[in-house]
Amino acid sequence: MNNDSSTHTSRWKERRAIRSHGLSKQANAKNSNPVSEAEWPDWLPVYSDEEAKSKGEIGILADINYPFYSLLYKGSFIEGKAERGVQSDILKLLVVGDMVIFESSGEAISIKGVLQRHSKIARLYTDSTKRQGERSVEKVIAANIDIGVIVASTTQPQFNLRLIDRYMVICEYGNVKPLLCITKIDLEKSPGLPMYDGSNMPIVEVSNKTKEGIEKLKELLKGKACVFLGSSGVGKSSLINTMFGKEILEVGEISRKSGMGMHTTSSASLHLFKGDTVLIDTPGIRSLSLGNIDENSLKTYFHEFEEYAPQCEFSDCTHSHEPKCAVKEAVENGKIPKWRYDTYIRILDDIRREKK
Ligand SMILES: Nc1nc2c(ncn2[C@@H]2O[C@H](COP(=O)(O)OP(=O)(O)OP(=O)(O)O)[C@@H](O)[C@H]2O)c(=O)[nH]1
Ligand SMILES: [Mg+2]
Ligand SMILES: [Zn+2]
Repeated sequence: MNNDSSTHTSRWKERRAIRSHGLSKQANAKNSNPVSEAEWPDWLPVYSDEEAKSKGEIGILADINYPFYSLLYKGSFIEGKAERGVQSDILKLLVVGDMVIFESSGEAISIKGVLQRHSKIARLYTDSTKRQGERSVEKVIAANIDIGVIVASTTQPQFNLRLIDRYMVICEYGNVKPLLCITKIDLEKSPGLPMYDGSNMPIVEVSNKTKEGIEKLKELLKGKACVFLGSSGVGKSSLINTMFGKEILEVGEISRKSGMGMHTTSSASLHLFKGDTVLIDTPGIRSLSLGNIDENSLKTYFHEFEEYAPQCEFSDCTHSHEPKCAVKEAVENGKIPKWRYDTYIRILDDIRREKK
């Protein structure tokens, strides 16, 4: 046990080395589809915050490289290995950020249960093999997050408003507050973002080269559990390195040919910053799978519509071109924020275009 995050990192680097030899990469894939907590099996003990206090020590899952994992416990990182059987079955259901009850005997630790998630970041997609109304499926990436730092670069890779829209939906869905961080302002000026006026989403413009804006970012994230989200190459790992003031995460090149990132980070990892702030790095999502959502599922992620949708003339109203739409009316009357409705329409148009 130690509380030096750089030692934790060097171990993490060792694991990456193992991973790159292929052996554990394969094992890791087995853990690639943790189910939503709605599908957690009966045999997994799940506790409320209150119940958990009397059940044992509580640690936060900091990284998973199946069957290895580490827990953040009282400011230190503890390494664990899930033995075959129940331990391994439990680990496969969990993600970085999950709070677990654990017991230790000698060197070995075992996970006894998990705390209910109060928020999450999940990829959303539609499972067309399921029945209408039950097709929205989620794949959880990280749990118990306060702030989703949506990272977008001004250039290399190209600035992409559509992705920001989608990450905002993901944050909203998982009860996570979004914060927009525009990187690489040393290379190109940040674009104006009037479409998010009224959203209350903080926007920070930074450069990992000149360090401009980094102090402001630190202030906004202080004391919170934060996850960095965004395409490969936008500078998620770089931001964590800049905040720490040293290289704790591997940073990748941008492909000269495509101007895109090279998917340098391959799994989520949690880092403790200044004792009170949790920073979680994630791999750039290849194609943000909101694109795999059908029109009917998309609207279910906009909770503001729920109250009005039953009054639409058509029961399958998509709240776009249909007459007598109660949702559109609510937008006009200021009952649903216009910027949210506009985001919905942009994504809906995208889905329709992708289908063609
Ligand atoms: N000029 C400039 N380059 C940056 C900035 N931030 C990151 N980079 C560069 O962008 C490249 C990609 O950065 P990473 O931090 O690896 O990006 P990532 O988002 O973690 O990418 P994945 O791990 O692949 O998802 C590296 O070459 C960084 O040096 C910035 O603010 N300005
Ligand atoms: Mg990275
Ligand atoms: Zn409608």
